Amino acid sequence: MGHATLEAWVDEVVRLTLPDAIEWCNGSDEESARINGRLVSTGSFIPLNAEKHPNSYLARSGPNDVARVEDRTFICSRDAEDAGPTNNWRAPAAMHETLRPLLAGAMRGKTMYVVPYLLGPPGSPMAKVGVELTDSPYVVANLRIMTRMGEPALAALGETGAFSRGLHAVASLDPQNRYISHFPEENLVVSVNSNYGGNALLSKKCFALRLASVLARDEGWLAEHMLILCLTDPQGRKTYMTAAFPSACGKTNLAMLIPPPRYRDAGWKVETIGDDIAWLKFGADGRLYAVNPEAGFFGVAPGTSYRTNPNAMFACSTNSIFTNVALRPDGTVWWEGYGGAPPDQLIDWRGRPWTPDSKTTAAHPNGRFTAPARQCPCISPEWDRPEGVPISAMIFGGRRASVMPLVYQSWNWQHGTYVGATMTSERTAAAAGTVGELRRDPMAMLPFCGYHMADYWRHWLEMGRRGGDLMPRVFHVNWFRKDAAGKFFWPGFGESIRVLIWIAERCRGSGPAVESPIGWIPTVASLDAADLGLAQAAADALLRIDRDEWRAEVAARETYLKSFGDKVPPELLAENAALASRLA
Ligand code: SAT
Ligand code: MN
Repeated sequence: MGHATLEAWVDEVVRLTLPDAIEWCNGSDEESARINGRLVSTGSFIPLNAEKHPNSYLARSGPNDVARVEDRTFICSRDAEDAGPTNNWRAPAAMHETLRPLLAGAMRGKTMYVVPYLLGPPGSPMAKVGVELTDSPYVVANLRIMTRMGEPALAALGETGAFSRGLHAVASLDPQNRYISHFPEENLVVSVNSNYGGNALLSKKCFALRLASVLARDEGWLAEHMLILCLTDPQGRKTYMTAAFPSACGKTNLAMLIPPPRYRDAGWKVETIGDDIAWLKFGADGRLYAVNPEAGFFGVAPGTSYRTNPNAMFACSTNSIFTNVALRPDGTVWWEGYGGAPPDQLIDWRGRPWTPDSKTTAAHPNGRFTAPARQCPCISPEWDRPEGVPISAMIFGGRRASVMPLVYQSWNWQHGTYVGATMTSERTAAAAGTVGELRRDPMAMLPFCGYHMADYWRHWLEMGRRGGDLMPRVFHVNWFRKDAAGKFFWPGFGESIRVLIWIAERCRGSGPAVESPIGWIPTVASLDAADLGLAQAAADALLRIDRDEWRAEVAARETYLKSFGDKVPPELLAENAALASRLA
C-alpha cells in the first residue's frame, strides 16, 4: 500500500530540503494535540483562556509577513501569454532555478509534514486532493481547520489518485526572496519565505483558486472567489446565491447574515455554505451547482463583533487559531471593532504592551481567525452535500464610495459577465498595497486567476452558452456608497437582507424593477426600507445612476478592456458600447 507518485515526490523534496524528520499527517485529534503542543513549547502558539476559548491559540507572524504579496506571486506557465497581463510571469525552468537554492537545505533541523487534504465534500464528484509539504506546524494546524485533512484525503487518493502538489518552506522569511509560485502545467505550487495565510496555506488561494481556475477552464467548470449562501423565505422556499467581493469587503459577514427581527419573525433565514471560495459545475439537470471546497473560515478579525457578525464570533470561540490580534491579560483576544471600550492593557499583535493611548492599532488590520465551518451556528445542513447546491443568483460587489448603486441586475449572462469583468473596488489591507486606492478587480479574481484574464472571461461566456437559460441571474451590489460628508448611506450587515430578498424575487421572475441604462434596479419601495429611517434623498441617492459619472466610467472601462488587446472577447466590448449608447 502507498501512493508511488506521492512517495517519489516526498523523497525528491526530502533530498532537496533535508529535513531532520518527516511526519505524515492523518488529521487525528491525537496528532493535532501533539502539533499544537509543539507550537506552544516553541512559543509560536499562545494557548488562550481555556474556559472562554477552549483548544484555541494566538499566533503572531513576522511583522513584515502579514498579508498576501501580489508582487511576489507568480504564474509560471510555459507560455507567458497564458499568464496574461494581470499576473507576474516567470518561465517555469527559470523559476525552478531561482527556487532551488532557496529550498536547498531549507528544512534542516526541522520536521517536514506531509499534509494530504481534500477540497470539497467527501464523495463529491467535484472534490479534489491536494498534498502540502511544509516545515511549518502553524500551517498544519491551520490546514486541519481549513480543509478535510488526513484520512478523507488519503481515502480519496487511494494508490493512484491525482493530486495537486504544494511545497512550502518558511526559510528565512526574507521578503526579497519571497516567492509564491504557481506551475499550472505541473499542478504545483512552491512557496518560500512566508508563513502568512494565503501565501502559506496552499490549499486556499493557491490551489482552490489559482490552480483550480486552470483546471476549471480545461474541465468545463468554474473556480470562483465567492461565498455561497442559502436564503429561505417564509414559505420555506430556498434560493442559493454566490457572491464575489474582493478580500476584506464583507464576504464573511454577508455569508453569515442575521435577518433583523422583523424579517426573522416573519420566517426569513440565511444559512452559510461557504464564505470565500465556490467551485461550480453543471449538474445532470443542466443547472450550475456550487460546493465550498473548504472546511473552515479564515476571516478578517478587526470589525468582527457580536453586533456585526455573531455567527463568526461563535464559530471562532473554540478550536480556533487567531493570527495577529491582541491578547488580554485574561487570555482572551481583542481587536479593533471587537465592541465595547478598548481594554486598559493589552499585548498587541507584535507582542508589545499596548494601551488605549498607543499610536498603533492593537490588532493588525488583516488579523485573522481560523475557525471550523461546522461550528458556525448558521452553517447550512447542506453545506457538505456532495452534489452541491443549485445556484440561482451570482452577485458581484466592491467598495465604491460613488458611481455604483446599491444593487442592479444585469440583462443576461453575457451582460453579467461584462459586469463582473469591469468590477472595481477600493484596496483593502488583505494584500500589500495602498489601502483605499481604486483598482479594477474582475470577478474579485484579479489576484487569483491562474491564467490570462481575457481567456477567463471567454470561459465565462462559454459556460453561459452551455448553460443557456438555466444559468444563474447576475447582480451587482455596493454597500459602500457614501454621502457628501463621507458617511455610508447603507447600514449594511443584517439590513442587506432587503437586497437579497429583492434578488431572490427577481430570480423567481417577480420583484418590481425599473429599467435603467445599466440594468434593472429596484424601486425604493421594493427594498422595503421605510423603517430604516433613510431620508428619501438618501434612498434615491443609493439607487441613483448619475449619467455623467457613468459616461466617465464607461470610457475608463473601454480603455481597460482594450488593454487586453486581441484576447478581449468581442462580446464584452459590445456590451460596453451598448451601455455607452444607452447613456448617450
Ligand atoms: O490571505 S488569504 O488569501 O488567505 C485571505 C484573503 O486575502 O482573502
Ligand atoms: Mn478571499
